[in-house]
Order: sequence, then structure tokens, then C-alpha cells
Amino acid sequence: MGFLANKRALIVGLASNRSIAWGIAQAMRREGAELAFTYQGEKLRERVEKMAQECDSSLTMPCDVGSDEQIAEVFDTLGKSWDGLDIIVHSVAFAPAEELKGAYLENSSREGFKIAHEISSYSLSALAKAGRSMMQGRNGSIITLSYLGAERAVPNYNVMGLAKASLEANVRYLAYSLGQEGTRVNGISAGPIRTLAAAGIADFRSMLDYVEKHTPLRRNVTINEVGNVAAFLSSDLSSAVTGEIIHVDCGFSIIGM
Ligand code: NAD
Ligand code: 0WE
Repeated sequence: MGFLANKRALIVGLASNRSIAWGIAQAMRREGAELAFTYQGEKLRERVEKMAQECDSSLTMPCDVGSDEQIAEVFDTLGKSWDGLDIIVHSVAFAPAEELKGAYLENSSREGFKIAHEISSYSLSALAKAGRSMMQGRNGSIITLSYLGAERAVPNYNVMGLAKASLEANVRYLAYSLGQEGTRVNGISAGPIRTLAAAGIADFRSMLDYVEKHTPLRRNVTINEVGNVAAFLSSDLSSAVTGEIIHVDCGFSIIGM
């Protein structure tokens, strides 16, 4: 029996078979969890339904995390099939494309800041709030995805770095708020991975090459490796871990030279 047997997970942020959310879904399914998925818009519906099927799931719902109505609808729908929820995976980030290139100060705007923080950080609170009563008192776990740009100035990551710093603080505040209800909240700071969110990022290839040359493990991380850590963090194996950000980056963040 897998270490997530009898656990029910909602996965937010699946877009393709390269998505980090897909690595997480597969690891959680392998360990016995029952899964439900959201998709951002009609364009992604069919693809997400197909991937859900591969995980023996027919629970798929639309959800733009910028909409409280859509978020409420997700948990209403979920409540009709499930009497409780053990795991929420938040694997979502967005900033307007113009903000993710060139000099930070020149290319950042009030509106870009607002969007990046709302979609990439506030959305975690919004999901935690809406899912709260379904998760209460069941040793639940909320997982989100961050990146080193939260802690260091990474060229071109720009306002997303600020939004990820907010997300990481959000993990700590949510962990503090939900701890008494038995719900844990943690983040995974993943190394760079070629996903849709990385497509179109200038020089992504050279970032991957740099990591391969310089990380302690001399390679890049995979979505399956991130998935395994997410499965651990959402299981009772990590029952005393909360408010933590774990680097899953082949050691990149520890090097100084
Ligand atoms: P991805 O493109 O596969 O996933 C991003 C997801 O965000 C998509 O499913 C997209 O639909 C969703 N999304 C964006 N705006 C949304 C909105 N308004 N409402 C609902 N969903 C929305 O890319 P990914 O790399 O798997 O990204 C997942 C998470 O991992 C993100 O938080 C990202 O910052 C983080 N991350 C990625 C990397 C990387 O190098 N790929 C590294 C570290 C952390
Ligand atoms: O968090 C991310 C990227 C998230 C992201 C991606 C896009 C592309 C499409 C947010 N918003 C958008 N908006 C779009 O219009 N990563 C961790 C991947 C990433 O992006 C970078 C990186 C890395 C790593 C951008 C610059 C430098 C490094």
C-alpha cells in the first residue's frame, strides 16, 4: 500500500505533461492518493481530462485562480463527490510576459506587480481559505511551488521574484494560521525545468546548461523528483514539517562559487 492511501488531493496548475503538477500527480497517484484536477480555461480542458483519466480520475473542474467565484465553485463541486480533502497542490504562477525580461526597474509596472502577486501568491491564500472546512482536522497538507528568485536576484525573473518571496512568506503565515486545525503548509523551491511556464523565457537553455555544469549533482532536476518530494510533504511521513520551503534543485542554492 502506498504512503498516500486514503488521501484525497486537489491539483491546481496542470497544463501539459511537462508541468511540475504532472510530476506531482503521478507520484501521488503511485502512492495511492485519489486525485482531482482543475484547469485554467476551456483551452486546457480536454488535455487535463485526458491526463486525469491516466490517474483514474474523472474529477476535473475549471478554475482561474483570479476568480473567487470559480474557486468557490471548485470546492462546491468537490464536496459533492468527496466528504473531505487532504491535500491541495498549488502549482500556479503568472506575470505579464513583458515583466520577465530585461532590466527589473525599467520593465516593472504597478499593474504587472499587482497581477504577479495576485495570481502567484494571493491565490494560495484564496485556495486555503476556500478549502479550509473540507481539510479541517484530517492532517491535511497544502503544497506550493517556489523558485530561488524569491531569495536571490535572478536576472530576468524580476517581479516574479518578489511574488515568490511573498508566496514563501504566505507559506509561513498559512502554516501558522492552519496549524491548530492539523493542516500543514509547505513549499518546494524547484530548480529550472523546461515547462510551458519556461517556454519563451530568454536563454532558458543556458540556465539549464549552467546548472548542469555547476550544481553539486551536476544535472537538472526532473518533474518526477519534485513530485516525490511533494508526495512526501503531503503524507504523514512529514507530519512535523510545516511552514518550510525545501529546495529540490540538485543543490544549486547551496553553492557560492
Ligand atoms: P506550467 O506552465 O506547466 O504550469 C503553470 C500553471 O499555472 C499552468 O497550469 C497554468 O494554467 C497555471 N495558471 C497560470 N495562471 C493561472 C490562473 N490565473 N488561474 C489558474 N491557473 C493559472 O509550468 P510549471 O513550470 O509546471 O509551473 C508550476 C509552478 O512551478 C509555478 O508556480 C512555477 O513558478 C513553479 N516553478 C517552476 C520552475 C520551472 O523552472 N519550470 C521552477 C521553480 C518553480
Ligand atoms: O516561475 C517561473 C515562471 C513563471 C511564469 C512564466 C511565464 C511565462 C509566460 C510566470 N509568468 C509567465 N508569464 C508569461 O506570459 N519559473 C520558475 C520559470 C522561470 O522563469 C524565469 C526563470 C525561471 C527559472 C524567468 C527569468 C529567469 C529565470
